[in-house]
Amino acid sequence: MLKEMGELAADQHVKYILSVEKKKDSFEAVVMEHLRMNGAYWGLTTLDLLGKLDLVDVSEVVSWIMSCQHESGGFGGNIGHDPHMLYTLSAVQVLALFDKLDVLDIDLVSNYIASLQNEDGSFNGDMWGEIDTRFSYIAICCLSLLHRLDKINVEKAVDYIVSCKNLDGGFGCTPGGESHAGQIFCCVGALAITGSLHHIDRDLLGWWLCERQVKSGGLNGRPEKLPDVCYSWWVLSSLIMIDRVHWIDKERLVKFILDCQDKENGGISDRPDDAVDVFHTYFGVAGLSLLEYPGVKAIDPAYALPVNVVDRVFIVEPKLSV
Ligand code: GRG
Ligand code: ZN
Repeated sequence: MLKEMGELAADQHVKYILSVEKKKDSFEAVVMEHLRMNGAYWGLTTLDLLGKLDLVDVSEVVSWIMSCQHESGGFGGNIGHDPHMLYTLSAVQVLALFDKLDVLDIDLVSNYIASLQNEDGSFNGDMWGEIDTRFSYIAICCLSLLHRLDKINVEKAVDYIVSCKNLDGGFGCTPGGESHAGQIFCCVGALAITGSLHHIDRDLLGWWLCERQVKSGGLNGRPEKLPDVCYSWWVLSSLIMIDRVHWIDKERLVKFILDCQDKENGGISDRPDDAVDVFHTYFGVAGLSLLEYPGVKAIDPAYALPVNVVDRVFIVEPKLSV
């Protein structure tokens, strides 16, 4: 271990998540009023990675999630909000965390997602038509978790993602878009889930990704930018999926993440001494999970869910024979 390496203030982070923004006792109340659907995913996944998901009232969270569903099948960011792919994935992920995917009308949700695929294989985020490889990832991740990938044209979806690959080995949000670690996670994740990683030049992309590590040990999202804890997720998960994670200095990255903690009040910030938020708390803990930090559950780099949750979704329980 590096000299003066701190420790993960896990208990404080749990307390911070449970009391985000307002010092209310009920996590659900916070979720409803402030965090919305993505916040619920970040906060609850962090609690699960820290082994504290049992502190949450499952039925309250599940009924709140279901009241965010629109008649189209998609989910909004909060009750009464318009549906969008971004919130639909978070809703499905949180239900998976609680082993509650069976409350969903799987065909309704998967038809909503499939309806957003375009002729060229790309996906819109919602009815307004923005196209981005983020939505390709979301569609593929969601439909895979729901066992409904057959609802879309996977071959065309993969072709579209490959058309967003750049000469530097990275990926952008649309064809010709600049390589960015966030988009790379989406494209590599979607290719990993569909068994299409052969489209990637692992050495070329691995080189671009490991060059994201800067002096402080932190990672940035593209050349010349500042390091930020959230890239511990976007970059590291991609490196793991292409089997090149040994190309970065893991110990220095652990130190950078730990340096971004508010050890007293809990929470993790984007970089040392900035204000903490739930988004970076999640990505810090998820990054430590990928770095195999002791006491943090393992997270799956493609599905962004704890490994035991992904196993539960995909391992078919043997049926009792009569
Ligand atoms: C399940 C983890 C998970 C994600 C769902 C929404 C989504 C799919 C992926 C988003 C991928 C993405 C584009 C992430 C980047 C987010 C980010 C920190 C953007 C900041 O970009 P700039 O240009 O910041 O403002 P830099 O760091 O480049 O200065
Ligand atoms: Zn960030």
